[in-house]
Amino acid sequence: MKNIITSMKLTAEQKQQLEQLAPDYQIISDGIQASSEQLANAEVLLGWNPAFATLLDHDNQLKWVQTFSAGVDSLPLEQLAQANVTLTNARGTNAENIAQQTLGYMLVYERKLYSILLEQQKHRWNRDHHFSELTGKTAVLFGTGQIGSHIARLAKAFGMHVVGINRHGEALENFDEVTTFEAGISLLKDADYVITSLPLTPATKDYFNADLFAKMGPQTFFINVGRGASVVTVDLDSALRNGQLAGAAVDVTNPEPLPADNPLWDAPNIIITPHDAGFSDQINQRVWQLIIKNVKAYVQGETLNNLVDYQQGY
Ligand code: OXD
Repeated sequence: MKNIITSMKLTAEQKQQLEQLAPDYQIISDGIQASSEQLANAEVLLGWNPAFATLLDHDNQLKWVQTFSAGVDSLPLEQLAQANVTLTNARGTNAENIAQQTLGYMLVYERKLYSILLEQQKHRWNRDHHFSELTGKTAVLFGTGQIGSHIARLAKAFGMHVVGINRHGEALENFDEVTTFEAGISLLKDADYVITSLPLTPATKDYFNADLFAKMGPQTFFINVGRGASVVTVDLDSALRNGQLAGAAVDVTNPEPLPADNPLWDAPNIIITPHDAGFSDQINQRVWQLIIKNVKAYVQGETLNNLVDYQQGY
């Protein structure tokens, strides 16, 4: 019998739901524990784990992998593409919380909440801060996918001017303007915020480097909620230390976890969060809805949601 293997441990109810949707398959939960024979018979993997990669080195039945993350950069994409495995990701399921965390960084920065919390710990009533606000400020967003457009929607609600940068430069809901990478560079010097939610692909690796930081203004606050390796860490550190940037917030770093002795921890005006923007108490529910929708489509031979284009890498 063919298998559907899930990387997560299913509840009895979830297992039953999958069994009803896919009666011709054996559902194997907690796939890290699966035997090599079970893995060899896996036609579908719901959730990717690096341990599954060995399956591709042997005879296998694999036809479809659904990730629980939006990014697919940690998967063996070349091997999967060569084996004609359909790949779908979980884009959209964490866009709301990542966007909220992004706005969180921006509000902490404008409203001086970080300094004030430090004062609070010392029981100090100090109103002597340069308070500012998001209203009327410009955000340039690299990436206009699910995360980018959620950030854009929230930024618009705070009265910001929102520019999106993508490969096509076509108009999109929630953005005041959308432009291409080439044309967008000239906008960076006036940007109050430059925010990237770009996936990691050969084209975005090390994209945010000294040259690009030099094109931003001293008022620019840089935010990375995409992938750490799209930023050259030492270049970000230098740009903060030499005043080329006003500040930065990064949820993702290169390397990850960021070693305790990495200088970036102590760069001026930086907020570092441990790749947790994607976490939320509502995620499991949203990912489960996607799994159900896609398993249903798969057994009925319909097109799956959230297909990944191997050429683009997202
Ligand atoms: C993701 C992430 O890829 O949270 O989903 O980083």
